[in-house]
Amino acid sequence: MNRYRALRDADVTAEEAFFQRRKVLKALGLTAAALSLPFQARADIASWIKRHEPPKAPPGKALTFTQPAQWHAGLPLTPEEKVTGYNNFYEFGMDKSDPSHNAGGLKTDGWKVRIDGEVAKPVTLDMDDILKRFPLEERIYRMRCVEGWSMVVPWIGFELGKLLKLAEPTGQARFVAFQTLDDPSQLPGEKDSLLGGGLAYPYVEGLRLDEAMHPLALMTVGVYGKTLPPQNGAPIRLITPWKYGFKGIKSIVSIRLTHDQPPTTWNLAAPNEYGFYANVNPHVDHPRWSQATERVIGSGGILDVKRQPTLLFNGYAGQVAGLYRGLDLRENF
Ligand SMILES: Nc1nc2c(c(=O)[nH]1)N[C@H]1C(S)=C(S)[C@@H](COP(=O)(O)O)O[C@H]1N2
Ligand SMILES: [Mo]
Repeated sequence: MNRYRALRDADVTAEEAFFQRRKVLKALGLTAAALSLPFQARADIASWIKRHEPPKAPPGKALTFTQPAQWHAGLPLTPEEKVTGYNNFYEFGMDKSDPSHNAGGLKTDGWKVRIDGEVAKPVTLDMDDILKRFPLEERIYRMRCVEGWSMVVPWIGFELGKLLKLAEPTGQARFVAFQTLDDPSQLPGEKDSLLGGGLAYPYVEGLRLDEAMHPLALMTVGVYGKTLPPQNGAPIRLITPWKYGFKGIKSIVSIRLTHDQPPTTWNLAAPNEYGFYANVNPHVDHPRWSQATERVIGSGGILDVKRQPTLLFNGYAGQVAGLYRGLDLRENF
């Protein structure tokens, strides 16, 4: 995403390189040195790779959901293999293909989400509770990453506001703080700063309470008709389609209502580049690149370079602009 990339390329360790099966295979396939190794050495390398190959994710389970017409406005969908194969989930590595290769072993059985802080009724819910309580909808949303690319994704979820109301926020609650699973044994980037880009982990995000209560804010449990694959933030993640993608924190275990504005991971890493609001805005550039246009992730390969203008609030201004009346969007980026 930013300056951390330089660190990675200059200082990569052998083990880190080996973590990525793709890179290993490429090295083996393409270097004459590997081919000239004696048979036994090649067999040893092959078995090493096999032992260190991350497990594959089980196939997603079909979900039951409605398809309200409001969210099916004829946007052309990004192909499923791009939505589930071109990802940012730094806990599994920084390349776009790392999460789909490395996250397959993420254990989601018995997953719980805790909602506490400034609430009258703190509650811990498991995924069965959540799926029983909140009927699911499919919503086709635009998705815009701060890096300058975009997709259109058929998410499945329910309104975050409904989940928060269950816990009954008190009069003191002004913000909502979210946290990703804190478990370096499962999310290797949380302990290995070369893999995880040197961010502070666990990944945290936050919203103002009125943003969190907005009907567009979606607690997301599925994509393309099925439960989320690990690389997209299984079993439950946030989607705020009017904001840059990094607000959409993955694999959430904690939601805390707070009086004070909570810290957010990318803001901690580079406060001049990534703000708390992170509302999509073509008129406020990133310090190192323009945000006026975006690269549309399509079905093609490297030559598929369609660009389109970026829309204020990612096209959702009609619904969310009221949240920011009187706020200087340049100062509060
Ligand atoms: N825990 C966690 N959540 C995260 C990220 C991450 O690295 N870790 N990356 C963010 C960024 S930068 C983007 S663009 C979106 C990508 O979501 P997707 O891979 O489902 O498209 O996830 C966001 N949520
Ligand atoms: Mo992003």
